[in-house]
Amino acid sequence: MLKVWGRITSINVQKVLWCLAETGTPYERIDAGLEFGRNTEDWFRRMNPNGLVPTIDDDGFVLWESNTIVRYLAEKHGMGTVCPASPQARADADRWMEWHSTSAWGTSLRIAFFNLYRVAPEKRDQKAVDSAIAQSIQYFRMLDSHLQGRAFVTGDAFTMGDIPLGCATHRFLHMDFERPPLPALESWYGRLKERRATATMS
Ligand SMILES: N[C@@H](CCC(=O)N[C@@H](CS)C(=O)NCC(=O)O)C(=O)O
Repeated sequence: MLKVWGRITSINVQKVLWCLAETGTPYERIDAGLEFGRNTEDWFRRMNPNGLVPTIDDDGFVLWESNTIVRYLAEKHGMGTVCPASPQARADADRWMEWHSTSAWGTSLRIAFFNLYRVAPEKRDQKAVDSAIAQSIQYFRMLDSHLQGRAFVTGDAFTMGDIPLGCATHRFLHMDFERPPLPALESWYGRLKERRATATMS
């Protein structure tokens, strides 16, 4: 059976679990990372030299990098649904997956989350938090305007393009700071939460 290494509190693990749930793929998850350890051990680093989660083993095929795993699983188990069949529609979904990860958005959300939830309050860099939140909000505003008049990021149907942005939005909306109103983003997030598969997001 497909094995997924990673703690459920990791945003990158959440992407993979969501994709597996969307495609109805059975899997076994093994806790790894932070308090669970395992990811720093030699046998784990032989699978993933970065020592990071998620890492999967699909019948001997080992893969890491969450977006790549989502694409692989979507192609294998959700072709024509989670993974759009036409090259153009697939590239469209892909673009939304990459946008969050490779722009300053991913970094700013990570800085804000890390400082607010993984660092002791007395060690927190509040200036870095404030600037990361401000930068992150600019990107959420862009996504909010894109979503006006659309059910999902690529149009009428849910695709893998919604997964990384949906996980980031889930985190953003649950972080403790003031946010501007983002009505289209919030309606889209409501539609995502109606999907049973999003129960995998903690
Ligand atoms: N680019 C990688 C990043 C993976 C990553 O940074 N994973 C974090 C959790 S979100 C991790 O393993 N941190 C170490 C730990 O949890 O011990 C991906 O998208 O999979």
